[in-house]
Amino acid sequence: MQLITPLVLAATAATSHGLAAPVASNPGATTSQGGLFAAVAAKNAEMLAVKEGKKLIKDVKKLPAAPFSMMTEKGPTLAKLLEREGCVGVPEALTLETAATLRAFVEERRDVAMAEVEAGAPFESRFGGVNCRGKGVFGTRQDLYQPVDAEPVKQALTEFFERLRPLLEPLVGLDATLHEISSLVADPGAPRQCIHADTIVLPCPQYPAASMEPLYTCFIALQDVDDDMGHTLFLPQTHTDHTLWNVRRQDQETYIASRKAVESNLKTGDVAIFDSRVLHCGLGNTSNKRRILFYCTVSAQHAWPLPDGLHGSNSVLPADRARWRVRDFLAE
Ligand SMILES: O=C(O)CCC(=O)C(=O)O
Repeated sequence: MQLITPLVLAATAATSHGLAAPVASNPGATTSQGGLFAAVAAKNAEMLAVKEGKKLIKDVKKLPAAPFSMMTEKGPTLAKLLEREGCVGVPEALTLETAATLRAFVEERRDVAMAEVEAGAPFESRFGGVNCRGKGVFGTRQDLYQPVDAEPVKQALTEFFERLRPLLEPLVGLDATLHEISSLVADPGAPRQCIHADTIVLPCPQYPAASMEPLYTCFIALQDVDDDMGHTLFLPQTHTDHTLWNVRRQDQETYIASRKAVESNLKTGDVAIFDSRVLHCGLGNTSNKRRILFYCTVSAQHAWPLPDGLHGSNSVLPADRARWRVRDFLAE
């Protein structure tokens, strides 16, 4: 996810009339960390994230999760809840076997991708930009693209869409495009992220004529996530509120502190589904275990309406970009 962080943006790019163009680069979201400026910006983002955790976010509850049987029997109702809340959990989106096979594949692919980058392949051809990634070329948190042509990835997507169809069909329809197919790997020591949204809210004052159907990102755990491995934290119902794009940092903090917060608590194969506009962040991994999430992002709208880099949900290999619809993974 090449993130656009309104919270950092508005703090650094507000104009005299109070509007920040939501297009500036995000100091917290980097690909490979080149140069002193990027390193300093990354450190500042990490400090901001710690402050958010200590001062602004209190009383974190669990992400509400619908039992699998409710998802199958009442998919349209759950879809409405997700539209309203901006995030929801569903258990058992992948079987344990599929999750284990995919995890082994991601681990292997990561080693290969790192070796290829070290041998000269462009970092951006294998990895996406990620907020608060830690030090070094690869950092401690990576966004590693996953190829659909690899059997474990195709198998996982097939199983996921078959199992979650009762929810996803009313939510985005079977013609929905897969905008992202990737994985998040957070190693021991991965820092907490700044609170961010992956895509901006449209229309907004800067783009009054633009509109986009919601993009839903599905984070699927490939192992049980213990508390110290870092859950994903969400601020529900923040996905339609775009005042944050255009206000001062102090006002952003007041807003964040006023919101309720929930965290994902996923077990192997469980999914957290969220609207890409909802404010969220990955928490720090203080354990000695690697956390891996497989993820995809789907939307009824096939193309982002603004040019060049404004779309934050674009973690996908070029070969798979705009290539897949949800129905491609379903039997009939
Ligand atoms: O690590 C996580 O749980 C969330 C990561 C995330 O939100 C991001 O990189 O955009």
